[in-house]
Amino acid sequence: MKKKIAFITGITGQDGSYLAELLLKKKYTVHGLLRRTSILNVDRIQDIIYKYEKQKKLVLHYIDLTDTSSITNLIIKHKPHEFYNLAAMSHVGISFSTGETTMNTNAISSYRILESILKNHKKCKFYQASSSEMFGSTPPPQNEKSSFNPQSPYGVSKVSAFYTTRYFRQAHGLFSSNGILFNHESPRRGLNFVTRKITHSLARILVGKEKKIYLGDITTKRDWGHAKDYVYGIWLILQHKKADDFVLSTGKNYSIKDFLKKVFKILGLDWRKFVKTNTKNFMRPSEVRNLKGDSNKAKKILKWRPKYNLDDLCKDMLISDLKLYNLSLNKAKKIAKKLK
Ligand code: NAP
Ligand code: G4F
Repeated sequence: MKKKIAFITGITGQDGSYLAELLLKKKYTVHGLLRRTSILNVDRIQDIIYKYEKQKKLVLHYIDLTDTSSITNLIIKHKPHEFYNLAAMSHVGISFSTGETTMNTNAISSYRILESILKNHKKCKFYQASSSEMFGSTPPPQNEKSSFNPQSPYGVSKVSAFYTTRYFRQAHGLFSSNGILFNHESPRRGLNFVTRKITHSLARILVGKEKKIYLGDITTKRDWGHAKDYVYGIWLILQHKKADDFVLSTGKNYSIKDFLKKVFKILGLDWRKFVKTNTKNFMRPSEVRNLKGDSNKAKKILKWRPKYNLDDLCKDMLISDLKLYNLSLNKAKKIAKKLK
């Protein structure tokens, strides 16, 4: 059988890097679509570049989500079987001050790509990285039937991309699916998302590079899973016999405070000694207070189930950040005793 070709936008990001690894293991040829940055930003995919780029199993191309022809030309040339649209301005807090770019990058780009697929390569399956942030103030549990009440420019942009994806499916018969993913984290999470900020800053506190962690509102609740589980779900969504929309979540939620407690407890520390909350810079004009997903549809139809729980995730992230500062868990525990 001919090898499958997959396009991934956002390959340099958390999910893009894990998804690329998964697809390469499954013998796909992966085309990673990345934007030009002033410093080469391929840390998360450096290992697979070494392993697969020379054999042309991984091919990288410069594009920008706001530049239609940069993507269209590649679709015409390589005729991908599957297109995973993961690239986005993905930070909710920052979207309040960069609303226009957020809409352009996250909403209009999905339209650009889908229109290009329709005109040039109708057989290509398309995945849109939709988000639980779209539910906004809708009370939990949230599933595919819940209404959207976005509370940020990011949320609004993702609702637009969600309906764009549905529109191309319903009106033009494209195989275009949405994954509505609840928060998922990993050692590869960006440093300015709350979970990674906590595990990374704690490692820096232990080596004396930071004294306190400054956070915003820690009473909000999130349904956190591990990115490795979620990219497998993303792949399953495009392998399903028909295009559809699926929620991926763990079904359990915790506050940011709970996350702090869990992470600090691994080292026997009391988080309250090291954290300042309600810091103005990290407060948002409007908050999504309570996300808890119901992913029964994905469980039933795709047989998808997350393997990691929150304790596994906290440990994985903390151990990885300790390593960045040459600390083993045992060594970190010894230092922590002196900080008590
Ligand atoms: P991430 O780590 O922030 O990665 C975002 C990716 O998008 C990066 O590769 C980034 O490139 C790229 N990008 C941003 N603007 C671009 C542009 N103008 N042109 C080309 N590429 C651009 O995000 P993630 O956590 O992997 O999330 C992947 C997708 O899932 C995003 O669409 C996100 O909104 C969505 N999502 C994430 C979660 C979650 O909890 N992680 C939940 C639901 C939905 P650079 O590396 O150059 O910045
Ligand atoms: O880690 P966060 O920035 O993630 P948020 O806003 O839930 O967005 C993430 O998940 C979405 C899925 O629901 C994705 F679509 C999106 O791309 C992204 O991956 O913030 C989580 C919570 C918020 O309530 C925030 O206000 O933590 C609160 N928080 C408190 N202090 C903080 C901080 N968030 C950040 N980033 N930094 C803080 O200092």
